[in-house]
Amino acid sequence: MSAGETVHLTLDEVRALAKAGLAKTGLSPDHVDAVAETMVSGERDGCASHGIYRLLVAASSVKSGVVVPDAVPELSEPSPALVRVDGKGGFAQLPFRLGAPLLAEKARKFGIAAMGLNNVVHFAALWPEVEELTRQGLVALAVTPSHAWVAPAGGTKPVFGTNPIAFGWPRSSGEPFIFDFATSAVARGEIELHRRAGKPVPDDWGYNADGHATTVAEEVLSGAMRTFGGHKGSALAAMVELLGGPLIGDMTSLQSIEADGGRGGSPIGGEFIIAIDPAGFVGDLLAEYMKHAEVMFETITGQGARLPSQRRYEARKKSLVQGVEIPAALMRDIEKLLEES
Ligand code: NDP
Ligand code: PYC
Repeated sequence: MSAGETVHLTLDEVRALAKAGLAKTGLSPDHVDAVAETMVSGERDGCASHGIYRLLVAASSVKSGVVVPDAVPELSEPSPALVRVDGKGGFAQLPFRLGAPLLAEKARKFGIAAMGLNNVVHFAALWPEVEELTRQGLVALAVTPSHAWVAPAGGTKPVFGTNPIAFGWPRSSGEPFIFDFATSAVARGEIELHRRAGKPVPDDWGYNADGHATTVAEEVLSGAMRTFGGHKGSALAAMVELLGGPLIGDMTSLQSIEADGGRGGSPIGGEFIIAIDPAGFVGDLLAEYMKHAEVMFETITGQGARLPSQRRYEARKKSLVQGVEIPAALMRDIEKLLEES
């Protein structure tokens, strides 16, 4: 089988595979449902590193005992504008589902509200969550630390997670403006996909264990990844650690990898989400100020540049009709997972 061979799937088939694979791991049905949807969203929007490939990652996290498969998340309100969901060691998707409606309600009531998800296992992209809030007319920001895999600018030893930042802005016309990126040079999932495909990585993605730049994916995975944008990405990665860790009473990426104890599971810890009602500051003038935002977007696209998420929305349009292609080798690994007793 050549590395380039693919298998065609409809999105319903992706969903069925994800659900069957997750159920096989022993996850409770409500977790299966919530987790499968993020994998479908990833494939649907052309985000292979966080699509159905994550089934293998999630299954391995459950098998290694990192995830509590039947965790029942618990919702609380530490103060009027704050929501907390204790995930009790389960995957993060169900706690988000539980807390998001109250977060949105509080944002509308107070103008701004924040939610901390605690004690969750996180392997997913953040944009589906931000998009859900943004589609309700809210501005949203989400961050989560991960495992200490990334060296600070100027160093070569891991301290930060790949620490994504996702931001969403609702638009009166067209799809919401959303970006979501790791503060590492690339997401770790991307390096894992290179390793699976036997492909070298660019020499500015990370260091080997001796602190030297390398193009060997395995060496970066066992050495240290780099932040994007030098000291700027490094400072943003530190911000994500602080907001998604100590601020909400949860772990930093250093603590998360220590808690993993070599099991190789997905990151354990917290996620921090802010939701803002854009009418808060400007009230009746909202429509007018939204127009200024639209002028900015049009000035970006008008010169041939694209908006973040544009590629995703285009991929979505196509995959909803045509389905998706996944690597044949990945399909084989998923089938193996489904055949395991
Ligand atoms: P990418 O580099 O693939 O994309 C980053 C963002 O930039 C996207 O919003 C993308 O929009 C946008 N973008 C890319 N190219 C352009 C361009 N030319 N012009 C304008 N916008 C552009 O992201 P990463 O690899 O850093 O991260 C991938 C995913 O991994 C994220 O969804 C993140 O949440 C997830 N992740 C999760 C972690 C976790 O701990 N849970 C840890 C790290 C990452 P578009 O999608 O339309 O291309
Ligand atoms: O791709 O860096 C990553 C990642 C870490 C946790 C989930 N995704």
